[in-house]
Amino acid sequence: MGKSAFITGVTGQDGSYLAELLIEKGYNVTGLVRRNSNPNLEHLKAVRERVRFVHGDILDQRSLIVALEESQPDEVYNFAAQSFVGASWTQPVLTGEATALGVTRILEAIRTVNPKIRLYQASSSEMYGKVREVPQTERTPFHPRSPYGVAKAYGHYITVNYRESFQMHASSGICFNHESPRRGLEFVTRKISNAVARIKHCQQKELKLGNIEASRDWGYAGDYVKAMWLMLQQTEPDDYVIATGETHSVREFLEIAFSRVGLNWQDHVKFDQNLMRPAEVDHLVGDASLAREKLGWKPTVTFQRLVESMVDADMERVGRGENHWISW
Ligand code: GDR
Repeated sequence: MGKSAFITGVTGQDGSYLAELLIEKGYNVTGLVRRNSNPNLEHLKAVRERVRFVHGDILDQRSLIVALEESQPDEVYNFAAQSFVGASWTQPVLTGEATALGVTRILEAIRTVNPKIRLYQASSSEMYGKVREVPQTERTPFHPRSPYGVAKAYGHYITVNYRESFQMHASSGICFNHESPRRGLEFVTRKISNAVARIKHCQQKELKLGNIEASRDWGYAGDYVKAMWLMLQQTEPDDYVIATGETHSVREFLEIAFSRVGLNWQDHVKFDQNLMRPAEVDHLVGDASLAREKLGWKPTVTFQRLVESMVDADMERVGRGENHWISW
């Protein structure tokens, strides 16, 4: 019989790519969805019929225990979080409840139902924040710069702590930014690719952005979920940086994205002070040597190709008459 996996945050970018990967590998996949939300299964359209959905919430301990009892997974992948850094200053307590304590609830549910279940925890390069060294490795100290980064650091350490306290097979992927056409519209990459398509189709004139000098190590989400799966196939649990090793500014993203459709970004982008963050993470670049050596993992999509594929996908979508407008 095939293995079974339980995914929180299954309707999001990473959850949907991972569900596709696991189904291709013959897994039975169960996804956690919130009962009171109107679940958007758009990203799961390729595998919707093959994923079993259970109701529950990362904020509710009992619902997680019941969901694990029902699905009896071999592996749990925890993507559930308040994952938008910008919103973490306006909803700091919710961010802490979901992004930090949510991890403890998952760990407790695993301990209660079956401590042999393996866990993947989605840690984040935002934990490095005001970086202490370049590039960042698994040994680089953390200095988070947002309530989100602080919450992720808690989630990371509680995963390490349960591994050490209870010998659980719990691993963290310290993932640097990873994007795709399924990226949420609030994140800068997708905000740009969506705006480029709308501007080209004369549905929007300008794009407001905050700090375009920030630079990030941007990879392709489809590559990153493979690393997550590989972590749970290892005999020993561990923490791994998942990154491309290259960094690019938002400005570089703009240049490639606008020129893909023959436009000049300077003609359309306006600075908006309200989009500046109270504390910024200026520069991130990861060293994924450990993942390369131990997992045999490497990224396959270049920065240029990533930007172009996001713009192409939005051009096609807006061309079909599907429209997403966001004002933040
Ligand atoms: P980030 O992603 O905070 O790195 O976290 P985001 O795309 O939101 O920001 C990247 C950088 O772009 C700057 N920026 C803007 N960002 C947004 N969203 N909107 C704007 O208008 C804008 N203008 C400039 C930001 O200031 C920032 O420097 C992402 C999330 O997916 C996290 O959940 C994840 O943990 C990390 O990546 C790794």
